[in-house]
Amino acid sequence: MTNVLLEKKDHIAVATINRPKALNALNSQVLEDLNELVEQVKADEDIYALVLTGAGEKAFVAGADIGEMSSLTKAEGESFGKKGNDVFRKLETLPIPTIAAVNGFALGGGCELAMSCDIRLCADSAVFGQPEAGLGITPGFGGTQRLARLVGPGMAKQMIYTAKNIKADEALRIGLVNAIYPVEELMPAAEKMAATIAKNAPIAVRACKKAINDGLQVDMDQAIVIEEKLFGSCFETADQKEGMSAFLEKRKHEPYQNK
Ligand code: DAK
Repeated sequence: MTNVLLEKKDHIAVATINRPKALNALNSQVLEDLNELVEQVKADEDIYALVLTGAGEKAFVAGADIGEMSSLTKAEGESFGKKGNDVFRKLETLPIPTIAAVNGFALGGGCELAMSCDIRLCADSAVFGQPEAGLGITPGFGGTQRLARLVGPGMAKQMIYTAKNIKADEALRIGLVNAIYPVEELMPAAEKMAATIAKNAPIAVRACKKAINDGLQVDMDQAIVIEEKLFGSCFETADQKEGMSAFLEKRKHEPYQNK
């Protein structure tokens, strides 16, 4: 992977989209590398959480590559959209928690990429937006769907119809991001949160993610059954036995084993 750098620290992976000269815009090669990243992280049982950020000081990702998209036919546009959508869905359903550390522009496909992560933290310099309607297209990597689910249909429609960008404080106000940091504190904060997550029982954390994500796709009656099944499955794990024994014995639990 040349367009996505992957670094592992303890049980955390930090991935950096690395095309800073084009503000990390998503061309086909970056999408292929993102796909490879997700495959590698999924296959590595030692990784308990993933942080995703952008290289350089200006951008997380400034969108899909406008140069590559400009001459697409209808069929090619659908195929490019599918390529991105498939990768973003794979990222969204990665079993481990994912944190987008948004270090600058997150526009179009960049905002959509951040929304495919579980948690968004951003720098005070971050800018979010779905500028597609101003370019003559719709958001194509899930923006119409994930933005409406995250911030509600009214605010999503306002952002998408007007194609106006919003700053970090507005993104926080509408619930698009969880927290804002001075830019130099963003990566330490994201890695600290990932490390905090990685200290909890990994199987339980993955079950929590699955319960929330799968439960949101169905009605409440089915959703609580999803939770019950996943809750039950935890009682077959060594980590549940250690966690609860440690509590009852008034001691600190041993590091969890992912078993
Ligand atoms: N694509 C390609 N190159 C980009 C780019 C992008 N999205 N964004 C920036 N760059 C390139 C610039 O062309 C420039 O390259 P050089 O001229 O140096 O070669 C370099 O990055 C630095 O950018 P600027 O010189 O423009 O930097 P500024 O600080 O002046 O401005 C900016 C930063 C982020 C405000 C500006 O670059 C900008 O407005 N960029 C475009 C933002 C944008 O509109 N992004 C949304 C793209 S649309 C679909 C699939 C997907 C999508 C839609 C449909 N289907 C097929 C269904 C998704 C669409 C999008 O994401």
